[in-house]
Amino acid sequence: MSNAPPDDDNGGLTPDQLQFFHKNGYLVVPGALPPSTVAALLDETHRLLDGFSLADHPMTRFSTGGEDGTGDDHVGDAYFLESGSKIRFFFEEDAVDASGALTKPKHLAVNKIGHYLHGLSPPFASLLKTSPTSTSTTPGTFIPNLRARPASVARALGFTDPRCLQSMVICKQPEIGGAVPPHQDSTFLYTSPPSAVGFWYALEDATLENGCLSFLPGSHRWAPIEKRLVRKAGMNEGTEMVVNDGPRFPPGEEYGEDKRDREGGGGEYVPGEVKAGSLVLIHGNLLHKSERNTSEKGRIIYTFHVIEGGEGRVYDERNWLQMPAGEEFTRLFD
Ligand SMILES: O=C(O)CCC(=O)C(=O)O
Repeated sequence: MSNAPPDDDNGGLTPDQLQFFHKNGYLVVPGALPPSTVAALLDETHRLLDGFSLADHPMTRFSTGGEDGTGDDHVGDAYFLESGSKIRFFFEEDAVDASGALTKPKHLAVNKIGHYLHGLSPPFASLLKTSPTSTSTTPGTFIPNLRARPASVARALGFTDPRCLQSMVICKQPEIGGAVPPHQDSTFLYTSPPSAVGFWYALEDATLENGCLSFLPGSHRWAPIEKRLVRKAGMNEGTEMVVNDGPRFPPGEEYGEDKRDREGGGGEYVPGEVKAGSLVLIHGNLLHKSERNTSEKGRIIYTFHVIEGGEGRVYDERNWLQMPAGEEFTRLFD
């Protein structure tokens, strides 16, 4: 069966949900994954966390670029730069001591697993490939029962050739879960013009206590993509933030003046506490963040990002995330 939804498929997004997304730049879809799928994805997460080896690990931590996310201290070693086509494990900043040793058991030290789960892990891969009529799990061929099919959601959001370019599990571990500073996803996943949308699934309840997301509603309408994360010259020589000299908003929408330097900074962040199984859609220009997790409860989520692969969008070779020569980003439509 084709994975491309028909033109009239709204993907389970109601007109009200679409309107909310366009107005606010994010949308919570409760119950997008049923409990059986959440359980299967958590099982796979724990299998990966228990199974990876420390023997040949470079002890790469995940650093996010200072208080506003656009500083230069982003992770950028070869282990990270090659992760677009691999499953790799990045530690919480506070899980590694000055001598490079872990301060926690490894399964409680990992901040992030990425960035090719959607290609190499069958349970995560199957989220992208579920046909509209899939309803059950067949032994050996894991098929999640999705209530909001990613391909259909992408169609509803206006994508003509959506491509998944990265996926990650973010663990936000108990006691040491790192904060994610305010940022816009198109800074890290830039197309010209911008097109990224984040699909973020809670696999455990995300609360104020354990570091849920929060959003600056409407900021996708006035916050331009001013910088881009790119590879330094050469393939494996780190990353840097540079001024974005390309388009700073997606085409075809109305945009207001940047409010960040105004009094009030464009408004208040709104917390997004959600139950396990919820999907959160995030516009690539939307300012969003999450706080540290100092609680006893972890907060495991799965997220992937989609860009437009169709006519008129360019994903250039300066972007930090690249597939090996000859391979392309995963299509959501067959
Ligand atoms: O899950 C989080 O805490 C942050 C995720 C996020 O901001 C993103 O994926 O863009």
